[in-house]
Amino acid sequence: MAGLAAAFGSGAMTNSIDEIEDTDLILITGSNTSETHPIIGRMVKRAVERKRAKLIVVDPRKVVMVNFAHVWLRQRPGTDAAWINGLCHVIIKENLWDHEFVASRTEAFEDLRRHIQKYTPEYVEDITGIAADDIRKVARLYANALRAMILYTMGITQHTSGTDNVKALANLAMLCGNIGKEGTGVNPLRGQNNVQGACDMAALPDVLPGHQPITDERVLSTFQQGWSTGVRLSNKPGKTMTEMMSAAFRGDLRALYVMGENPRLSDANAGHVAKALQNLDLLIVQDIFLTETARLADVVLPAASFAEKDGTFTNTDRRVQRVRKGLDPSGNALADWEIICLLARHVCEKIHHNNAAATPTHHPPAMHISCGYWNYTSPEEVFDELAPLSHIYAGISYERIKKSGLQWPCTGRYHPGTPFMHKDVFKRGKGLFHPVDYIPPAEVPDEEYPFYLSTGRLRYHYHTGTMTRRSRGLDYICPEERIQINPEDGRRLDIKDGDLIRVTSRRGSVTGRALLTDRSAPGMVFMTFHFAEVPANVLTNDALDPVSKIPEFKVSAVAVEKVEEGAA
Ligand SMILES: Nc1nc2c(c(=O)[nH]1)N[C@H]1C(S)=C(S)[C@@H](COP(=O)(O)OP(=O)(O)OC[C@H]3O[C@@H](n4cnc5c(=O)[nH]c(N)nc54)[C@H](O)[C@@H]3O)O[C@H]1N2
Ligand SMILES: Nc1nc2c(c(=O)[nH]1)N[C@H]1C(S)=C(S)[C@@H](COP(=O)(O)OP(=O)(O)OC[C@H]3O[C@@H](n4cnc5c(=O)[nH]c(N)nc54)[C@H](O)[C@@H]3O)O[C@H]1N2
Ligand SMILES: [Mo]
Repeated sequence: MAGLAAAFGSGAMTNSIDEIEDTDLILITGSNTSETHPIIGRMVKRAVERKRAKLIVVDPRKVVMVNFAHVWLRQRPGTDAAWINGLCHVIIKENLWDHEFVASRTEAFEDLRRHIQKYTPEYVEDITGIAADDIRKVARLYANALRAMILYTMGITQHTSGTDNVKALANLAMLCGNIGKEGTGVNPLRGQNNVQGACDMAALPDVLPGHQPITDERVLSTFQQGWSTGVRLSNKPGKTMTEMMSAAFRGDLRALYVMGENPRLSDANAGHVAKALQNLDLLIVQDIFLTETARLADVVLPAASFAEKDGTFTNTDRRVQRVRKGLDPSGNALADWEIICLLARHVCEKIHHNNAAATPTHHPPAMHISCGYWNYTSPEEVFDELAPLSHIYAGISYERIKKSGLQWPCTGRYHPGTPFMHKDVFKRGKGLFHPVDYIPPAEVPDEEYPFYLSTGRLRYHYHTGTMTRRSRGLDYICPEERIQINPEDGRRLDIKDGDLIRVTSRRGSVTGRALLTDRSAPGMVFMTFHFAEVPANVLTNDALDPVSKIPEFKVSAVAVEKVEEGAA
């Protein structure tokens, strides 16, 4: 996300989902599209089967989409910058790049050309395990396609080199003029429902709504006036979630308010996370269910689910859509915005009360807040206040999205929305090539921990399972974790399908049943983080990407052994 932000100015799909069915080539990497974005996955399959688009999949696991691919490259985990640089190397060497686009729309091409000289297909083969000739083949296919779309997800970003990987993809797209046109682009398929909207509305530590930096005084003063709370906004970037956990662990962070997350299971190095959460003076959890994290909380605030509230969701192609309440919330649950407003009013009144009671020798009141500020009566009122301040939403209103959504940037009342971005210019003017180097993952297999551990998702469950494991149908189809290992490794370690195995990393150990499958390459284990009984994040490495602060969920080193039944 932050990588694309650096390259193009925002962390969203540059193009639209619809365009997948009208392009000439689709390059998917680090996305198990048919399981994690099944609707988009279907569109990719249709593009290949009915519209004759070429499909290239680059993934260390034999995911379903591999069956539809013209070429599948199986790289070693965590080596993406190398093969992407390798493609750029071949494209420049064989003069297949888009001279017109590079000259008119980009900067620093010479830096890239110089930088990728050493990434010959043979050098790349050594690092990635992908045959040199396959690198050449894919480079030619991508460069010669009239229009090519890149789709990527967490296999690219959940690395200590995640930001660099995204920059490398952006270099590749710009080199071939595959940006700013229909059916092209660098497209992160966003994960959670409305994660795009949450980011747009600044649920991030360093921006205000509309991805505007809080360090910009002009931006700050616009919001200060717009929000008329009388409070001076801080211009100091906050901490990311992963940084908060280490601060809590150290004791530098005393209170945490968790809304719609289950970090006790979803954060890397879960043993460390549990200690961090227990170390807090105050933990508040606001969720629709009593999660593993909520069980550690001092206060649990029951929230209404998506079906029980009004509002908007912004999907992965920047489309702002209406959500309408279908049911009344159960019990005492309230919509998240109502809980926040109630809490804010209480805190505000408390501050006034304390200030009034304080003797004159005390410090003067720090704030002159009007508690009435939080008397919103509907999410529409909140939206109408935010939209004009956040520019990219300025032209959107509930009235305009009554029937169907609008894609941001939508900057005025008559603006039709933006299906694809960067048509004539990039946000910063010209697109800047950011040469990057291959940097190995923070932890790679060795004698003691000889396997790669890769973690991710299955079609039938969602993250920590708080929601999907309560569904009887899904639980019937997929009742338990099956740790995926290659049959070759199974034979070597005398592990059969369904056997109990123990997986151990430097951080912890879990026990679960094995599934022998060639989806996992030899020497590689795959686990989900859907099952609290086999918590994969006890094992994962909390080494972070220096820019995005995303942990290296996709690569850690583990040992695998068979466990006798009953001995676990
Ligand atoms: N059913 C279901 N769907 C979901 C979710 C869910 O929990 N369940 N979660 C949603 C969310 S929030 C997200 S973020 C998305 C995630 O969507 P994905 O990123 O598609 O999901 P993952 O299972 O994490 O798969 C990552 C992919 O990267 C590959 N990979 C692993 N290591 C590497 C590597 O080193 N390089 C590359 N290039 N690829 C690698 C994996 O083999 C896999 O194909 O899914 C969303 N959709
Ligand atoms: N090992 C490993 N770990 C990973 C990943 C990986 O690939 N591998 N992927 C990472 C990624 S990409 C993600 S996105 C995270 C996901 O991690 P989390 O977000 O912690 O996981 P979820 O289980 O989706 O938790 C969401 C919670 O929100 C609650 N909820 C749902 N709707 C609402 C609502 O309207 N209001 C409120 N207040 N709560 C609600 C649900 O009940 C649930 O408890 O996991 C990360 N962790
Ligand atoms: Mo995600």
